[in-house]
Amino acid sequence: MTSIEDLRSKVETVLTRSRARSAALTECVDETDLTAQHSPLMSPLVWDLAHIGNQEELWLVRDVGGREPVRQDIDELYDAFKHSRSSRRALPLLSPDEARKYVSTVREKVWDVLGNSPLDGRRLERDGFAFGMVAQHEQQHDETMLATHQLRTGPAVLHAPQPPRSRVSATGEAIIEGGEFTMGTTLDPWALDNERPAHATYVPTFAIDVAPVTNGQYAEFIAHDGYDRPELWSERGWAHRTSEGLRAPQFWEVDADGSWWRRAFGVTEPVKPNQPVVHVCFFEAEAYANWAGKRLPTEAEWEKAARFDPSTGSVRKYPWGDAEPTELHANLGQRHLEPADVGAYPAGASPHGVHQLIGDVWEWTSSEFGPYPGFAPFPYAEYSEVFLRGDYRVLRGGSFGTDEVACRGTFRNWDHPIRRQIFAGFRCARDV
Ligand code: AVJ
Ligand code: FE
Repeated sequence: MTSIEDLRSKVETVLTRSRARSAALTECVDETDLTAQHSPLMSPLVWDLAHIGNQEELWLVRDVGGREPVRQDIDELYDAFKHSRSSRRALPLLSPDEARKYVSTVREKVWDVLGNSPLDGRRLERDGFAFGMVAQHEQQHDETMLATHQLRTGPAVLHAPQPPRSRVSATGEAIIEGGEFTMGTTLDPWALDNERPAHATYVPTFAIDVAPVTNGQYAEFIAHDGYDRPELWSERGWAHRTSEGLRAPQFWEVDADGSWWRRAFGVTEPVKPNQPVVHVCFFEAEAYANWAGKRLPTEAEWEKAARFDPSTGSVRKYPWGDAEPTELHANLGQRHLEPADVGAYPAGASPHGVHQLIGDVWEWTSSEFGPYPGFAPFPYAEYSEVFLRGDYRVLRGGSFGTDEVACRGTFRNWDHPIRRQIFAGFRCARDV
């Protein structure tokens, strides 16, 4: 970022893009759909929309801008810690039209705040951090709303072109020599608190698959009785597999001939064998890895594979370098509504030749979500700190539903190990 004017225009670009996406996700369904509870795991879409506006009001209008509140009376309704997702529908929420009007009123004030902020000074404003954080927050909720769309029943309302087909073969493993690398970041201006600070991390030599596990490979695991062999599962994983009756990834169905079909955004079609598997929980990923004689990577291994350049000994923002992602690097931003075949993004490969670390599917790692040495909550404990050391596993790399503003080699996502409505798959690793 070269100047304040460039930074201001970058903020405008990312905020405008996130709002166009929020609008697209909430304009294609009617009022009944917007206020419905499509799953106990998800909020009504109209709650996400007004929550996006309320967080933007809190951080940018009130805090950065020092302006009068727009709607202080609704703060409690849209506080994610006050009401569980399944109880939000029963609250006296803003109607869809009121929510649209509210988010646009807030946004008008934000443009004014942006025009008047020097984007330096205190840490919240420096480098436009608060604006970047709010754009990331909106995009994260957009991805959550996309997951709600996937859970909703009825005809398709979202449409997108098919992702690219495989351009090169992407099979086998890469060996990453043991040694230290710099994990996390101190300097990336829009990195969130849990990605900080940069710290030297020693990672012993390991092997990592050059591509995520595909549907075809996962179907082999099913065909080899993977779901019926307790020895492949952790104790907790087996208990979950049994109590929930898991037999296949979420949204998969088998027909009379034994072929797999999957429902995605209102369309049922044959499972595509070369796409990364998606909608599996951590326990399923772990069982597959055991069946393959491998294991899941730790998050340090994943990040070293994604960022470390052995020719210079330094780290990159993305596997391909520091350049912002384009449609040739990675399947991001809801440009497509499904993962692309493995080998579809050779331009996005890492120096070690590892493909599709960014985009397509979030990748489960074996690591629990913990603080880096020197972690300091910023700007609020509720973003990460309250989740650290909870029952969460780290996911890395972003999915086809993740916007680039909320995706980079250091970005850490987390969820409960039983969750599979998120766009999550995995790749395997092993000791060498
Ligand atoms: C980082 C995706 C786990 O959705 O719970 C949204 C992001 N934090 N609003 C979530 C978030 C506050 C968070 N994840
Ligand atoms: Fe939120």
